[in-house]
Amino acid sequence: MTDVLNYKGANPSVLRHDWTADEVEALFQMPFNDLIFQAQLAHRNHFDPNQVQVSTLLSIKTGACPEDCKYCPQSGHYNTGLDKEKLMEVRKVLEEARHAKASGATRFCMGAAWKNPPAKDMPYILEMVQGVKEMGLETCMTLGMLDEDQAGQLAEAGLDYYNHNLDTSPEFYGSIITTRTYSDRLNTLAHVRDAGMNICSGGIVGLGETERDRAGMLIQLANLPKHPESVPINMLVRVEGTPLEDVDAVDGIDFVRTIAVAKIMMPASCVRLSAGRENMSDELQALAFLAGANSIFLGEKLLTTANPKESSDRQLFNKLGINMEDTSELDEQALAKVCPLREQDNEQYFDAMKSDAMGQKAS
Ligand code: SAM
Ligand code: DTB
Ligand code: SF4
Repeated sequence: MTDVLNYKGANPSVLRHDWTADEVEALFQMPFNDLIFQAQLAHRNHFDPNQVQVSTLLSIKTGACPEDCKYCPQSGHYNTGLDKEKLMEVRKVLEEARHAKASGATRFCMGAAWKNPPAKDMPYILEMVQGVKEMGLETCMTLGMLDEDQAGQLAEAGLDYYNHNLDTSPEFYGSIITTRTYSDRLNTLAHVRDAGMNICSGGIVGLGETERDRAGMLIQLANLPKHPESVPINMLVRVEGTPLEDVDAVDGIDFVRTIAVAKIMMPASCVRLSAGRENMSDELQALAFLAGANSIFLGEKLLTTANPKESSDRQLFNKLGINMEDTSELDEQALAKVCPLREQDNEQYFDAMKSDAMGQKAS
């Protein structure tokens, strides 16, 4: 039997940046129950297991993207019947942010179908960040590649998180995207870090990748100098007109394994159960939360595709006894504690290895 309590790679009190492919493959190969148990230990070491962070997503510039990402309905290379839109007016974006806040979101994520933000649009983008921030919401943007200067401007305007996914392993990347390189992605992540913003970076499961590719992507993320604070794991939404519309559906258990392995490798990061929830059962989502996912997008639309109804998400949270984080009344200092990143081997954090199977702290 696997010695779950002594599994070398899974000590939840240590933040590691030296994961090897063989170690991560071994995690993927663990018996499911052992893997989930390890992921829960890792998760409880850093987070309240019954609390989920809620973000709302808005597409501020839709379609006609010059990149050729094979999964994406917004790529101008494919005909997905999407109406292209210009950059949304600042006023409208702020209106949407107000609704998101009223629905209980604590973070507002704005996405644009760009290779990189055009200089002429930067002033409006910065106004959006400032306006959303003033409402007391955390701010997140995903605008494609950033140079050093743009990252600095966004940070100065008050952008809390920048979302930029690695999407898959370096080896598989070229089969999915040819208009930019893996190094381009890593360079943007470095600019975001250097500018002092939080990183939101993860990927997609279901592109036709192997388990080794899933491991490879997680290794790239976990072996960054600092773990991304937020790690979105998307299940591919197969959109008609994209080259991946007919790819095989992902097995739910394999998807949950990816979440669990991400949590074990990056225990102090928020792992987001991201795109694809519309096609997931309550039971599959419950397993994803059990595996350590503690963040979702709330609202009926992601960027261009459907997300579950708010009311069904609330029902699911009720069934599971999950609370949405409410940061609306918190000051800056308290807000920083909501999704804390804890440093390596810090004595003050309780060691889940010494706790019993129910995750109670050992006395
Ligand atoms: N253009 C920017 C970029 O690529 O960084 C920002 C927007 S892009 C839509 C953000 C992320 O959405 C992608 O990196 C990808 O992980 C995810 N995504 C796009 N289409 C998806 C799909 N059909 N299913 C699941 N995730 C998808
Ligand atoms: C992420 O990892 N997933 C979100 C967010 N980051 C920007 C986007 C999902 C998009 C799904 C396809 C769509 O709705 O267009
Ligand atoms: Fe463009 Fe982003 Fe879609 Fe790629 S994922 S086509 S960069 S919007």
